Amino acid sequence: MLRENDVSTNGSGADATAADVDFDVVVVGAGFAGMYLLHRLRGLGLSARVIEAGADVGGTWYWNRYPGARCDIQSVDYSYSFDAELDETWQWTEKYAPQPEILRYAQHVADKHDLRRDIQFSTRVESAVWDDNDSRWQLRTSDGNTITSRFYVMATGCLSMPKEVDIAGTDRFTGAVYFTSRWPHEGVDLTGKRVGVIGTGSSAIQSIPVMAAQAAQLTVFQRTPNFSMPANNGPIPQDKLDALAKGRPQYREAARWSGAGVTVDISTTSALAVSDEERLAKYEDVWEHGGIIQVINSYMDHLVNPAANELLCEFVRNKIRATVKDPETAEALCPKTFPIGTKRLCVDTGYYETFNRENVRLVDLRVHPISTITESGIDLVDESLEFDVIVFATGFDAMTGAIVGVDIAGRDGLTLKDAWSEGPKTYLGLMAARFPNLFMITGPGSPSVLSNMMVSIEQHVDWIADCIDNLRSAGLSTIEPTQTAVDGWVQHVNDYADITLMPQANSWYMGANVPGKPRVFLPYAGGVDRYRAICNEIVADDYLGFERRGPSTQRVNDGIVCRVQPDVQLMLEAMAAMNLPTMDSMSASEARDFSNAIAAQRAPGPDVGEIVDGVLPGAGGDLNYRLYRPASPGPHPIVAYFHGGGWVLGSFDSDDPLCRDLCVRSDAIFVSVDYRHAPEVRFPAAADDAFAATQWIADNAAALGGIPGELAVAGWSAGGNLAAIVAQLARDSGGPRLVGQLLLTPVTDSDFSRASYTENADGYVLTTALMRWFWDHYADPDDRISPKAAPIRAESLADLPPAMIVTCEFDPLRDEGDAYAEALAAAGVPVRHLPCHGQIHTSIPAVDMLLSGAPIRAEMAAAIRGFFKARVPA
Ligand code: NA7
Repeated sequence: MLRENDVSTNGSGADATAADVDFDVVVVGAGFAGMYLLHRLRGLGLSARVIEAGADVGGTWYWNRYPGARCDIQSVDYSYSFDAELDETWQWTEKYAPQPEILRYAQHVADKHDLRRDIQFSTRVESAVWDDNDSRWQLRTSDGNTITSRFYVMATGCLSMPKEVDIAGTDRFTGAVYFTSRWPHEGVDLTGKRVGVIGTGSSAIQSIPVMAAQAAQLTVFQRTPNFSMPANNGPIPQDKLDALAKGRPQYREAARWSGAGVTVDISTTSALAVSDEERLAKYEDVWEHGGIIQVINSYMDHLVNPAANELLCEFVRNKIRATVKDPETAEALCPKTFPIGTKRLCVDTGYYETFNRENVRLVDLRVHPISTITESGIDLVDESLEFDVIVFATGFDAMTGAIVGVDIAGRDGLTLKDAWSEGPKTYLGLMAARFPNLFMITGPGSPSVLSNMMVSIEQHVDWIADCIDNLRSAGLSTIEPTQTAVDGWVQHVNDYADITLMPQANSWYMGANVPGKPRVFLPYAGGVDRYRAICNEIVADDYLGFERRGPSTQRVNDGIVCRVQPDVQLMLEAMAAMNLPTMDSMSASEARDFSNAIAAQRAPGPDVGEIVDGVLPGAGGDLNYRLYRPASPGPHPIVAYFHGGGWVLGSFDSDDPLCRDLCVRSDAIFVSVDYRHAPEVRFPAAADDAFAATQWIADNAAALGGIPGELAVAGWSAGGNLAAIVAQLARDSGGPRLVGQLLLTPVTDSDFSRASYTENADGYVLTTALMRWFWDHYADPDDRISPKAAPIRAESLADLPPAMIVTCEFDPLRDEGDAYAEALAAAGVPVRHLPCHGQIHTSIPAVDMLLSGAPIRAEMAAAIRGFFKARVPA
């Protein structure tokens, strides 16, 4: 359906007729990625051929020439850094250069480095098949030739495959049709024309003001309004010039090690932590003087906290309302269905002002959907509109479209399309398992579109060129990632996306704009700096996660590079930087002071309906408790809760955020009990207190606002140990009747020989040494084998209440938690076991601090509801 208006420019490229030739490397695409790669490969003395569908270099800037097209990253940043001379001598005329100037820049680079002689223009690669016998790729091109190469690189760009039009009747229209992504090279004169534009993404937002100035009438068909900020275009800003004057190489190096590939101030303050005046002043400043990266980073939590995000959303909406005179149009232009930044923030010149023009009309497709395109225009469900021209600004099959657009078959004929049928599966966005020697530049799973593309392109090109060079020096001929490495990376990419608001938008980042495309977050949200460090670490670790082969060698370095949850990793790094003392080197009272001081810095947790502190009778005297009541009308079921802290530390204060969180999520009363601590009072005092408290809660359920008989137990760590023991004591003592037990990373045994004690001995907050310290304070060796200390050692586990057991991958207690879940199940107890990948012992209770724990707490709360749902009368 696309009508390409491709004309030949100055592309006097490689001999397009050369048949059956062989190269070290074939590269698809002569955009910025393919051009720099060619330069690097030549520098290594490798033979290389670039195949390019367009008639000249430039990639996206060759094709996307719609009126008003510009980059949305400042041009001094959106440019190559590899050639210092080029960097010093090329002068950008504006802050955001227009497309013709960026294309001229690409052509200048091609001239300067004489690139075109190795680029075959106006040619497509139609299929690529891996030949296992020869260890080479066999490529068929649109000119009917076959080319072979040792390495094959897709430098096809993230936004290069236009999305198929999915509107009924598109072929019927007899007027002129244009796509922003394939705008005619000779330009289009819209003077006096009635123009309809479909789409309000970045391309539309840039082109609409220019088209409106020319057309007789312009109608904008908007399905989803987007957030856009003014380019404030003009000369290169003084702060950029000052930064560059201080030293261009340093400036470039800082960008390479920044989060988005552009050096900006990154706030460490929450948008919710400042006054309205301060926040507004900051927003105005970045709006006026910054760009999209500065706006999103003006506070640290815009992309992770919905409340913080909403503050910025409303600021932008107010800008729209202040600009667009017609209130109804203004409101229709205000995005309200996704958090700001979860679709790429647009940059415009006069977009919103355009809607104040007499000749411009906005059609809100959410209110007036298109029923069909007709011979003469567009029919809405309630109106027929006539046009001379329809412009589709409907976007791209982003990040994967161009890659799977070529028929690529790897080992055993596996096609990339099939391998990616549930979403792209890559290692680092660079390679895929079973596709040896196939590289992607800025592929899915790399920072790519979430970064300054030029920085990401250069990093990928350098990594690939160095890798090929490395293989050559080692006498190896193939490289491919292992399946384990790919699965681990896909998980890590998802883990990062999941701690942001990004997956909440129906964006092309999620593949949501293309009907039928799997919904998977495509780019890597961990940042350019972190990603670069990971890529370097993999090389330093002898290509961790890769299998390399040579004529007589096979080197498999299987493994996963990032296994800990990203937010947990950030916390561990911050803690390591603080060089904190270890608690097992302290006395019990010093350790209590230390852990209280740390607890004082955490987030408070959500509000609950009511909190009541009280006293209840324990086994050896009164115990403090804290009751959390949900805001909903009672009575509620009750959970007797026991805090963590190795029987030595903690109180109802230490687990306060977790109890609030679980109370809100489960709509149950939580009674958090302060049992007696060791070493002052040793085993079995804590267990006896926990049981006595549970009996008292059961007896006083109605007075506490609970439903008599609807009682469960829960606990974290040593508290999980107590909850499990209470469940056994209640069974053996004939009551109270418990409907469930929730055990979060519980201590179930006193046996240090399980693998998790060795694997996670150090580095994940709860260490093996600290566990020994806790046991030494709590119980004598003879007592530790009692089921009242080690519940897994009970004679029978039958007839215990249904359980949910949560275990964490990087926790010394992992294996004994797993073992308890297995043992309960074997005894016929209904068990839901939730092993949490990438989590550590202390991460799930870190409410509002570690976002990756939230879904786990949601599951815990669902289990609590489940305990009661089975029993609460309707
Ligand atoms: P985008 O950002 O994907 O925008 C495409 C627009 O087209 C968007 O507003 C879509 O609405 C709209 N669209 C797509 N299909 C339809 C149909 N069938 N009916 C109505 N509207 C439709 O692509 P761009 O080219 O503007 O920008 C791509 C990137 O290039 C940009 O992010 C920058 O990084 C540079 P929807 O939002 O899907 O409701």
